[in-house]
Amino acid sequence: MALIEVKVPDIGDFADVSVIEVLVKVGDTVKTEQSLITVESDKASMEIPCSANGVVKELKVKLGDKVHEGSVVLMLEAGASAPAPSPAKPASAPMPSPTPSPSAPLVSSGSSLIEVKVPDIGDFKDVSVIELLVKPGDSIQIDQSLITIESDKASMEIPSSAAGVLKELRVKIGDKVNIGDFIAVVQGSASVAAVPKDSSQTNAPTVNASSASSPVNSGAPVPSTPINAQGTGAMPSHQPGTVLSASVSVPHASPSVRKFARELGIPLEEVKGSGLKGRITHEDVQAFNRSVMQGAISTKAQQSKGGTTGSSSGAALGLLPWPVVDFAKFGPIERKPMSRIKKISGANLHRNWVMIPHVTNHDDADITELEAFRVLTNKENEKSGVKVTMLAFLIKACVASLKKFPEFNSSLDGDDLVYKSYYNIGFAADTPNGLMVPVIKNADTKGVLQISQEMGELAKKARDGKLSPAEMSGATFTISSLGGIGGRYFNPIINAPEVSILGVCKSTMQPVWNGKEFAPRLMLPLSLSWDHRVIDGAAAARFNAYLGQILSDFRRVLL
Ligand code: CAO
Repeated sequence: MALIEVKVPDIGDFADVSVIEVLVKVGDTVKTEQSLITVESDKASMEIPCSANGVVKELKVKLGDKVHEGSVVLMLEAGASAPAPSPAKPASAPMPSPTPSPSAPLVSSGSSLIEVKVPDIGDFKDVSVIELLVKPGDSIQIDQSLITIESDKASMEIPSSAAGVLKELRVKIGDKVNIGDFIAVVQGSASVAAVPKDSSQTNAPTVNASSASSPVNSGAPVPSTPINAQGTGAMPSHQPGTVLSASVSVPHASPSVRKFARELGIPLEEVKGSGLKGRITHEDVQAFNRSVMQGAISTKAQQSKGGTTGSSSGAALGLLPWPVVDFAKFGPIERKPMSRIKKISGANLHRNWVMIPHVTNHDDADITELEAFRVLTNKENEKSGVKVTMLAFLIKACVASLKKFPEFNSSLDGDDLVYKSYYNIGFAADTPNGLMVPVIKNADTKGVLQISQEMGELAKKARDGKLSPAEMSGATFTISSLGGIGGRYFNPIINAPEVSILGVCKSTMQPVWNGKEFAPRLMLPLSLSWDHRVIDGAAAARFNAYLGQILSDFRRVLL
């Protein structure tokens, strides 16, 4: 079967337009007229249809590529039902160009009032006005877009043929326009209508034989690739049944709105349009962006990486959709928005949980002597106002363990491990607004008393919502202590890009066998979560064992 190149047909004055959507993939069976890709200039977007029936063997373009007339879009294995190559059929009109119509007449010569007309837009007939881009009183330039019009498969902005002040817009949203319709009155000085153009600048229908596709490895006559099957060129007409579902889901938005959304990184398909027939406006994109920035909503991509669970569809992970339940059906409910901190930390926790292969080792450390020393220290330092809690000792003990096992103080960066020679220890703080993680910087250079004092200050700031971003950044390892509250063990979630975290629960007196008898010992439950991409189970067990040794005899910190 013949392998043919499907090329971009005559698209009028468009040169180097961007591919913004690829609507088919290798292996797809496609039909003549079926849209293959969407291309977009700064003023118009259009779908490029297939010139034959067949199976897509190879895609020659990808998102972001620039194409022009004659660019090969894909290689097609022409099917049995594919039309035989026929001599190039003249297209009656090229793809409409946004170039202003040279025929836009002056209302009256000598007057500065200029009537702007819809230029040659190829075979567009009765095309809907979907957006007004200017209003009376606006100063406008030649070529500035005035309105957007849209058919089933393409939208384009109609530019002004005159510069000046817009006196009147003669169309409104929903109106149907055709070539030559007056759309605006401009009071101004310059009009391209007054400037004679050569034929290459006009939008007059042209026949462009060079747009033809040619069968590969064949000197046979080449089939024409008109923009649509009727050979009428211009705007591809809507052929029922030939539109891919992919193109059906393409949101309605003008090229400039699409460009705006792309610049902001906004997924247009998630924006609800408030315009005519659900069309997405500039304002819709802005409002969506604002809501994302404020954390009021998250995009599907954010959700898949760690958005708030309640609103995540789960589809991006190939999971079942999140259950939608009418809770009020079962009893009274109250709905409250989550705090900003909860939303932000939730998204981070979700990402970390999904992206890091966590393993948690549980162990117990004998802190009997350390606790006695802590109580004594607090008694001796009563007047200083600084209270030492077990967490300050843990920070110091962890620094010693991190020094002995440096991979626990590292981060993954691509295929590299970044080992840090500084020891900044984050500690989870429970606040009325949610979880925060202040950081004790350079904990290796500080004593337990200083760490206790800093921890007290940072914890207070966290509760008062006064922590600065600098006070929450740069951690190399984190401790999450629930010791003041209770519990036995838990699985703390690693705080990326760190590779491990220590969870601590409440110490309890336990009967511990000392070789001769069971003796009462104060045992501290430790839960060390580690990133299995970086750390092995044996190293984690050694880390915990070493940490336990230090906590049971703190003099080891000095070694
Ligand atoms: N075992 C037994 N008692 C402990 C203990 C432990 N492991 N850790 C602390 N305690 C005791 C303290 O000694 C103190 O007792 P006294 O009042 O009798 O002296 C009491 O519990 C309260 O301690 P604390 O919690 O105020 O102090 P801290 O230094 O241990 O912790 C801070 C400070 C900010 C970490 C803590 O207040 C906090 O917010 N913890 C919650 C962290 C959290 O939410 N983690 C979960 C993250 S995952 O969602």
